[in-house]
Amino acid sequence: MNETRRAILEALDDGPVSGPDLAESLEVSRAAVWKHVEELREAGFEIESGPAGYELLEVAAYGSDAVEFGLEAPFSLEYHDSIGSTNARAREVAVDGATDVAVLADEQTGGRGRLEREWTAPAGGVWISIVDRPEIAPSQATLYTLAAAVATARAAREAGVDAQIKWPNDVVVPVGDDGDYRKLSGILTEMEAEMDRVEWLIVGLGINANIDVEDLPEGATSIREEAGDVDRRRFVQCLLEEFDAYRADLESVVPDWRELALTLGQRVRVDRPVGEVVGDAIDITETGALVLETDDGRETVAAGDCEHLRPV
Ligand code: BT5
Repeated sequence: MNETRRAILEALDDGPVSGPDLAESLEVSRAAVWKHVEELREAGFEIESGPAGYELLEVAAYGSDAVEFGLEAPFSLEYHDSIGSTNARAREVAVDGATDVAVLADEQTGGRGRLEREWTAPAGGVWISIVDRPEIAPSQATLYTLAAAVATARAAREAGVDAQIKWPNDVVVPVGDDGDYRKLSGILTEMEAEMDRVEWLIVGLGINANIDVEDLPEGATSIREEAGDVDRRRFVQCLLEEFDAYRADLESVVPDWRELALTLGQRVRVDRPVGEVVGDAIDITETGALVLETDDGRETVAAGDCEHLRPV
C-alpha cells in the first residue's frame, strides 16, 4: 500500500481527523489528502466525512489493503480472488528479485502439496506464500518451515482451535489420546540455493479456515469446524507477525515447536526415500530432525512422511 495512504489509515484509526490536520501532519496538500481518501474508499474502506473530519467506519473486505492495514510486520501483500497456486506465483515474484512479499488467495484451482500431491483449496481458506531472501545456509531452511508451522499453530490457537504439530510441519487437531488427528494445515517450502547460500525461499501455507469439512479431503478439519469462522484478515496478520518474529529469532523455533508437538511421545512410522523406519519419537534436534528410539537403537531422521501408529 502507498505510504501516505497507510499513514492516513493509521491516523484515522485513532478517531476522526480533519483534512487540514492530515495534510499538515503528512506534509502533503489538502487536495492530495482528498485524493488518497477517495482511493481508499474505492479500495473498500468506509470513510465518512463528518463535522470532526474524516472517520474510518469499516476496514476493506479481505484483500491486500485490508491485511496490510494494521499489519506489524514488513510484508507487502499481493491478493488474488482465485489463482492456480500461490507458490507458483510466489516463484515468479522471487525470480524477479523481490523479498518480503506474501501472495494471498481466497481460492486455488491448482494447489500443490509436497511431492506433487494435490492440495484442495476452495474459497474461504487461507492460502498464502511468503517470499523471503534470508541470509542463511541451505541447511537452516528447515527451521523456516518449522517456524511457519509454529506460527500457524499459534495463530490457530488464537482463533480457538486446539492446534498441535505433527512432525515436521503439519498443523493438526488431535482426536482422542492415541495420537490420532485431523489435518488443519500443510506447508510447502521451496527454495533456490547454492551450496552455502540461499538465494530465495518460499514458504507456502495452506490453512483450512472458513470451509465446511464436506468440501475437504477425508481426514481434514477446518477452523470453522473446530471453533467457528475466523476473521481472516486478523488471522493472516497474526500469522505473518508470528512468522516474522520467529525468523528474527531462529533459536526459539525448536523449543516452541516442542511445546506444540503432538508427535513427541508417539510410536511413528517415517517413510523416507531410503526406506521406512518405525520407533518411538522422543525428540527433535536443533536442526529439526526427528529422533527415534527403534528396536535397533536410536535413529535420527532428517526428512520424510510421518505417520502416527496406534500404541501397542
Ligand atoms: C502439504 O503437503 O501438506 C503442503 C500443502 C501446502 C499447501 C499450500 S496452500 C498455499 C501454497 N500454494 C500451494 O500450491 N501450496 C501451498 P503434503 O504433506 O504432501 O500433504 C498433501 C496431502 O494432504 C494430500 O495428498 C491430501 O491427502 C491431503 N490434503 C489435500 N488437501 C488438503 C486440505 N485442504 N486439508 C487437509 N489435507 C489435505
